[in-house]
Amino acid sequence: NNEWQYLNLLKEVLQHGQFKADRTHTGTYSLFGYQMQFDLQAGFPLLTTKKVPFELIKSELLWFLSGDTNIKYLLEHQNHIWDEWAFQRFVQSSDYRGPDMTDFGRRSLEDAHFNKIYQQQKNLFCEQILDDPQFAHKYGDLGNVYGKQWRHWQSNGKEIDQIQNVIDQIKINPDSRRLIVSAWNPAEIEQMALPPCHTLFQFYVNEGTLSCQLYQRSGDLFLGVPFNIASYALLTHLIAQVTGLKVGKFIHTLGDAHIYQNHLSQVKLQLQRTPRSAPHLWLDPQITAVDNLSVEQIQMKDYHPAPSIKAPVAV
Ligand code: UFP
Repeated sequence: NNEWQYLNLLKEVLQHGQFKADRTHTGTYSLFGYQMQFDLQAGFPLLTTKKVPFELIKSELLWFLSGDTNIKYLLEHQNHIWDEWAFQRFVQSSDYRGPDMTDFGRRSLEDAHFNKIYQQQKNLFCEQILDDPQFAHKYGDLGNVYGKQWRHWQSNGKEIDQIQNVIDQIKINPDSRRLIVSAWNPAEIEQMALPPCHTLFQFYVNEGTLSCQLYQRSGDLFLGVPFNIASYALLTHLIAQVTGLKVGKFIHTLGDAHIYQNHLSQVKLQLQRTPRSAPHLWLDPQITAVDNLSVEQIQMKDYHPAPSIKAPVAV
């Protein structure tokens, strides 16, 4: 079962991770350099030892693949994983006239009263993004995030569509060793609120199968990485389908692999659970391109996970 790849990494970090301070002042146990290999023929690597919300992973990936960088699409799909980044830009602007939101990420975790006010303001913000196109245009757009770098990389006034290029190359030149998409754009890192965690990925074609390797510079093993595994497994399935290949492996290489100090009890609980049989992905056979996909064209089948495990997000 593929899931042991992930559970073994959790165990490894619990046993051998070094305590390390971090940007969020939470504190982590961390190790540098680790690789997991998921055989995508053996079932879809969506964790079963806790429930992982595949719907959010799916709509986020379709958002990236469409080249969209405006959270309006996500909100239309009840996906709130990028809200804070857009909200932050709004509350720092002169158009915001509500209660003080300085350092809202940390304060909302520490202060229940503030959290109520914050949630109210954020809900109003999301409603306005959905109802007011001009407002959405001004404050919904996150700028230089994955969708932009994957599909509209800017270089000397020219635009590069890395996803289309890599699909074309897989078809014409499958033995190429240059099947790479990079989200890491050094010229734009300074203007980014969150420099890309999933930094670069490469495809590999062998005997009619497509494999993908991701280099992730930084991985929150409990909260982020289960999403990242499922997202790249789905990406590999989609690219395989549009290039007429079967799926091979997803290889996940991590730089700083860490467990936040305040996730330790959750990790230990998860490690007491035994993996169940892996779910299966259904893709609409009509899919021939990765643009303009709808969420109905992708379905997770036979997913029967253990209950979800809540944990605070480090901000
Ligand atoms: N993180 C992930 N996966 C993601 C993502 C973020 O694990 O897809 F967007 C985590 C890694 C780290 C934090 O704990 O978010 C980013 O902080 P930093 O930029 O300091 O590495």
